[in-house]
Amino acid sequence: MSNSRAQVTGLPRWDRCAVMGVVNVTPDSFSDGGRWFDAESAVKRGLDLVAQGADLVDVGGESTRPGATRVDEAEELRRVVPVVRELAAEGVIVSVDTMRASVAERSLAVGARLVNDVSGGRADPGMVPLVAEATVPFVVMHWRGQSIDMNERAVYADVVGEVVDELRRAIDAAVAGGIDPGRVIADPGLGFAKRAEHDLALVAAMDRLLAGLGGRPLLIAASRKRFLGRVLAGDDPDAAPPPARERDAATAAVSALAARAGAWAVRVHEVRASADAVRVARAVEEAAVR
Ligand code: PMM
Repeated sequence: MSNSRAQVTGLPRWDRCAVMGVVNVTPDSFSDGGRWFDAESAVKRGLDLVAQGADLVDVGGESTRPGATRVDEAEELRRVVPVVRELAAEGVIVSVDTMRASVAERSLAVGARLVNDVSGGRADPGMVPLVAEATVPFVVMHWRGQSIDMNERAVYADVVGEVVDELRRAIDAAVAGGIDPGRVIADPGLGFAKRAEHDLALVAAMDRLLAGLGGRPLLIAASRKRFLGRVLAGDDPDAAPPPARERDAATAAVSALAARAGAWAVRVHEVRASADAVRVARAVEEAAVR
């Protein structure tokens, strides 16, 4: 598995599933909103995540939790750019999590190395041309529309088949727009226009996702999401799920599964457990080929 793990042009070659740590510079993200809202604590958080084993750090300034309304552009720039600049200056590989070409452009100018767009280039027509011109890696996530009403679009007859088809179309559009196919990373978008059973079906089918996407690098972002809360709440439908911050062990379990399935990276809020998980998965892979 390790030898066949897809790599991304323009990024280091990790010999295992990489770990992307998350810093949300937002007051309202479901998982860590408000915790790193000023630039100084966001930078410190990013550096802590690297110390805990993150290979790269994803910086975002807009919450995409279900029902969220959009932040305005000036505010998103204000939140994100100083944090990207400072982390990049410290030598961190920074990814910018944005749907806006302007935010991506300013972030790349101050040292971001890749663009993570949850809309896969569909929210802003300027995004694909910008990323093509910048020749940087681009995360294309499965997306059916803005967060405000995405839960209404969580309707599937065959979630794995539909996510593969829709992701392939978004990737084809990005490549047709000039983005180097070797720089495209695919992401099934867990929790985006998906119910818990859809997310679980996608996690169960990571090998099918990889095959359906032609072995392209796959990013899995399960961290603290609702479907894990549902699993941890147990069989009683009325039981309250544990809060987002109590879902890190469950997140690490998915990280181990993703690494073992051959994912390129996992995107997580709490890095240490997932860094351990991907290293264990790597050791298991090595043991299996002996
Ligand atoms: N999920 C969130 C934000 N950004 N980016 C990618 N590529 N994939 C995701 O699933 C994803 C994302 C949701 O919010 P969070 O930052 O609190 O996890």
